[in-house]
Amino acid sequence: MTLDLFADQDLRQPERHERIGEQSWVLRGFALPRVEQLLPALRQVLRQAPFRQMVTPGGFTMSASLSSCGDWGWTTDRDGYRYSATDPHNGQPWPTMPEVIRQLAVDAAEAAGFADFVPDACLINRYVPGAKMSLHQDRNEHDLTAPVVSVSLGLPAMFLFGGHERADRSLRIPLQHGDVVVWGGVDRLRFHGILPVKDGHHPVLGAQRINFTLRRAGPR
Ligand SMILES: O=C(O)CCC(=O)C(=O)O
Repeated sequence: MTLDLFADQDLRQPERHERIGEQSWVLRGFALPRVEQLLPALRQVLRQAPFRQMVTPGGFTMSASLSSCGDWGWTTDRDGYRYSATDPHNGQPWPTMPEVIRQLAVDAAEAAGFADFVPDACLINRYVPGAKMSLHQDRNEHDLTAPVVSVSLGLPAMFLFGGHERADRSLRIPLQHGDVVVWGGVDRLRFHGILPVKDGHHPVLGAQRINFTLRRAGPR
């Protein structure tokens, strides 16, 4: 991954908070002031836990590649979806969650009205053009009172934000480098996903989109 740490300086926009649900927000550009710290932290995590493509219980290989840091990492294989305290690739604990990622999530949650978020799991998704995330609910966590905080870096993407039933109509929300989406409370179990990422080149991250999704997975 080649990184031009300063290429995003000119892309900075004033922060805007857009409400997309009763307890759901898009915090436009919220991560931009921290990108220069986030990217080295990401590289450090990936040295220990490189991206890999996982298989769903139904036998499909996910198009996004995944890694994790924190106490718990979300994994999937033919046996099901679950959180694991160790990386199935090497049996070692997942890398420690870098402070810059943890603090970003805590601050974003607070800006969205969730003042006491204590994330213990950070899933890292990598989308190359064509990769997507099908509509799903995040329901493998013990503590569904904690919000989900989702950070977008690199290529733009179209976020689908649905209702509580798979068939409910989804909002289509374009996400840019630096945007953070937070949903929780009455919206915590809303279906969501990512449409196939379009071809492109991002000045900082090249032909990929990176997403951090932070949650409280373990018991309090
Ligand atoms: O990439 C994204 O923005 C969403 C990721 C996601 O839905 C998930 O990891 O559960």
